[in-house]
Amino acid sequence: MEIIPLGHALGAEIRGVDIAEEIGDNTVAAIREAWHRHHIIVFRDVSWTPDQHLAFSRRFGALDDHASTPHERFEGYPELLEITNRPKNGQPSQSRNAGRNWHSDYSYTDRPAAASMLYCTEKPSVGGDTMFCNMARAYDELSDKMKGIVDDLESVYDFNLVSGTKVRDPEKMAELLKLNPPIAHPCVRVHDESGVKALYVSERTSHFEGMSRAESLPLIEYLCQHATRPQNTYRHKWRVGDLVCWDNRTAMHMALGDYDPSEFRHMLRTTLQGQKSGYVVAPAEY
Ligand SMILES: O=C(O)CCC(=O)C(=O)O
Repeated sequence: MEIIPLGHALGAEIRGVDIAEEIGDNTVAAIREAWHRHHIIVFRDVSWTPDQHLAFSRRFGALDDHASTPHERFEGYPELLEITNRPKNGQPSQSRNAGRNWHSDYSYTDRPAAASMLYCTEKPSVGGDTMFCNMARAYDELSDKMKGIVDDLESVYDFNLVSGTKVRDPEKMAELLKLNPPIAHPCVRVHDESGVKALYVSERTSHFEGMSRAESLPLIEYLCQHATRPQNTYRHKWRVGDLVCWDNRTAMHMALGDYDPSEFRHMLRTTLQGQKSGYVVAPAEY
């Protein structure tokens, strides 16, 4: 197995493993170790079925059945999320603008995703890239004083701030808001496997618990800007057959939408369940 760094801040490509086939425990451990070190790992030229995607993903943990976003499930496979601008059943796809702001998956739920594995089956001729940033490094690079401040905060996540909500149909949006009320999580989390501390705040954070939105916003904006500085990012330019796996505990990501919407983009994602976290709170006053 070969591990080739793709970015200084995060990202590595793994070569020399056929992940469509069953892999042994030693290989799983080596991949996991590289994943912890690089936060984002990429496998190229993967050609597999949905069942093989599920089987590989399960080697790294229990899979989420996407009950928090049921309209984006891939038909017949609740553990696969379909992210596409291809119309579905004659209707515009609900996921066509998914992920268009910086976020960590399922932060608006009581079981934020541990990791996600996104597989590209179709891409536009140019663009459709995804950006990633390193939240462990973002935390490390704060001053001790600022670390002390954020260590004490809880970030509230509000489904209203999820990108793409404006294009969802209003009935589905009402259902999603009911399924996902605002929830507070620690603003700094400790990775349950590697022990690494990482910042947990995003463009989907409405406020810090116990503070108003007006009080919180300057700090939310500062922390997001700090975390997403170009030198702390990796930009993935997709090829059909890429599997990109990100660790939601130490990285954020954003789908850029930098492509011609008349061309199709189609992705399938598994989501590794994270630990239970957080508690439901009142929404921010906007
Ligand atoms: O489509 C992409 O590039 C990323 C989608 C996304 O944000 C997600 O799966 O959480």
